[in-house]
Amino acid sequence: MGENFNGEYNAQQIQVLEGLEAVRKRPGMYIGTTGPRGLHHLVEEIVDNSVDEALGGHCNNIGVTINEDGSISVTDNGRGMPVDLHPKMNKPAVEVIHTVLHAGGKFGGGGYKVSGGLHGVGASVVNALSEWFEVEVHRDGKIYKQRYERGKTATKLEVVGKSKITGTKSSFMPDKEIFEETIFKFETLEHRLRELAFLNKGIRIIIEDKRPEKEKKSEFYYEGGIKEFVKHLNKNRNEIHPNIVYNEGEKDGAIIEIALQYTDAYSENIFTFANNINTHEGGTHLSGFKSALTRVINDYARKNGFLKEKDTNFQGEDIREGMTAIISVKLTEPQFEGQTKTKLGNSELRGISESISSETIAIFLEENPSDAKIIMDKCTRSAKAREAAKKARELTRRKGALDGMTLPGKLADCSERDPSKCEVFLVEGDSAGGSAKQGRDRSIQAILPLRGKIMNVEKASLVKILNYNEIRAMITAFGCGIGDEFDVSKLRYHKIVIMTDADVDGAHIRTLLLTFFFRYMRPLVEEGYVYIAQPPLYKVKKGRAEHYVYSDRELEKLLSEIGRKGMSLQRYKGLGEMNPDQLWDTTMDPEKRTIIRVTINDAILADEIFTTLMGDKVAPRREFIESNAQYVSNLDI
Ligand code: 0R9
Repeated sequence: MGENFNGEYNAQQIQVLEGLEAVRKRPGMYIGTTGPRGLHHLVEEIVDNSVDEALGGHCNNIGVTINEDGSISVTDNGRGMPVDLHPKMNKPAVEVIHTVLHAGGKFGGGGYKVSGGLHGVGASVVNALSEWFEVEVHRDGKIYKQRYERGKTATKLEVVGKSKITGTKSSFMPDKEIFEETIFKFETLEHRLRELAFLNKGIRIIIEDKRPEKEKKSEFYYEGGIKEFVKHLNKNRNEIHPNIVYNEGEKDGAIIEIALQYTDAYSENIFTFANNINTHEGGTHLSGFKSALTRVINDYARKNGFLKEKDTNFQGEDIREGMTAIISVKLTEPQFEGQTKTKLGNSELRGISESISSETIAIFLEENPSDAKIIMDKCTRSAKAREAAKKARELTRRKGALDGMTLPGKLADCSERDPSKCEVFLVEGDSAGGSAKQGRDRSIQAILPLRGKIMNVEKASLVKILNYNEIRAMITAFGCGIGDEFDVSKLRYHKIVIMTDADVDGAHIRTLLLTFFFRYMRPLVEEGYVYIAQPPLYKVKKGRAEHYVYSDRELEKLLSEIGRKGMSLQRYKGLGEMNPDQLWDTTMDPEKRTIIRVTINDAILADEIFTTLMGDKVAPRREFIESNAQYVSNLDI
């Protein structure tokens, strides 16, 4: 905790809009879910308040602790929450902030409230969803303390000591009556806090786990902000030029930061943020950046002879291939639009982003001619590859393989034509494919057997990918095209179910398929069309009774119930060991099966994992596998 109060706040400025009761009744409306994501969101809400204080220039240290008892404490060295009496409520401001929904400071312009984004409901919601919540404020030379229980005031705000510093400490225990699970995962919090430190240069964020046997600590401080973020994202890729393009600019009260660097990857990875919120759906800041990039690169290429008079301009996709970029804007009145409210709508940002991006990229190219040459050569290669891919696409299209006109021979299609009722099983191997074809409900279930392992698209160009039979078969069966042309509205099955063996090879095939979907058909995953089948691991027979068992824990439980004597245990190594009826009963029957929907909670984390697992750097892959082996329960070695 740090500096002294400089009196910008007064309690009359707090807006009181509505009561808290609704939050406990419908927590999902305020924090999305009561699963792990919602649980971790509580911490984000509190940290966001500290980040707001830092963005106002009043705080540079934030601490997050998972306490021994599993509760959370967040500290900051800001001005300390206001404690003066709220005139209408006749209660201290800090109490109003915690007990009234949507009470918050009016920031009178010039402040960037990060919490104005997704949920933006702050301390009162966290309080309402906590068994207990305690706030400690260091301000005006004193220490103030107050406790709440399940959203209600439990103690009066009291002065409990003297203090030479200023700041706030909020501690809370999530309510077991509300959340499915109240155990925080250090890595989940660590990941978001690292991201916040990248996005807000100069703030030090420390996270500590004090739970017995789990003690851990990480500290994040990035002088270079998103420039270091790009370096971090590229750590498992091969960057092709040494210097990172970076600039920060301000116009009409909006701050925009841009950082980018090219790698030898085939995918483009542009991540955008508005007030620290990941704008997954893009928006005006992204479109301004993209048009500036295309224009400036083409101008430079023409001016410096990389594009001759006869050549056509590079297209946006040629220029963005292999690029890792972060665009981060901070603005006072962000408008979030789109399906998931993660698309920045402020129209003024397009022009601001375009002009600052143009200037940044143009100056970089002029000042770094050797980096510029590498970038130009990369664009030239990408443009050639695009031409080749276009020819390959046309050839495949002529064969009917991209437009769904001629379905692949090995696809056993279903008879239903309404995609929302249809499922396609991607099955490992012809023999399991045969059982699945016989066992399925042919009205709604299609089967596409995949022979062997599909290629690793992380290391291949689109031309190579399009020449690969198994991939062509999927493109045709799904009916949506691929890459930039992908159109999810044409999807022929609203459930794409990956059904592989429960062994290492099966896991590998699953990862290869997910890499392909993530890189070339991302809307499939984003919109929740991809699922993973859960075939049983064991069959236990005792007398006449047969039990299918799906995990080792379930096996232990069953054996303790039925006893080990006189039973036989069969470990299923592959789907092919099951006959059609068994496969239907255990894995495919919509009435009985369990299938897991694949979701992307965090595109940046997903990108990191795919580059680590499927990219060509071996050391980070080994490190990832070693540190994650503890979470693997079904490794067949
Ligand atoms: C540990 C978590 N930290 C916080 O939740 C936190 C909120 C907060 C704060 C102010 C300072 N530090 C804080 N930490 C603050 C804001 C203002 C004036 N003085 C102090 C202001 O915005 O004018 N507040 C967040 C909201 C409010 N204060 C209030 F204004 F609504 F009261």
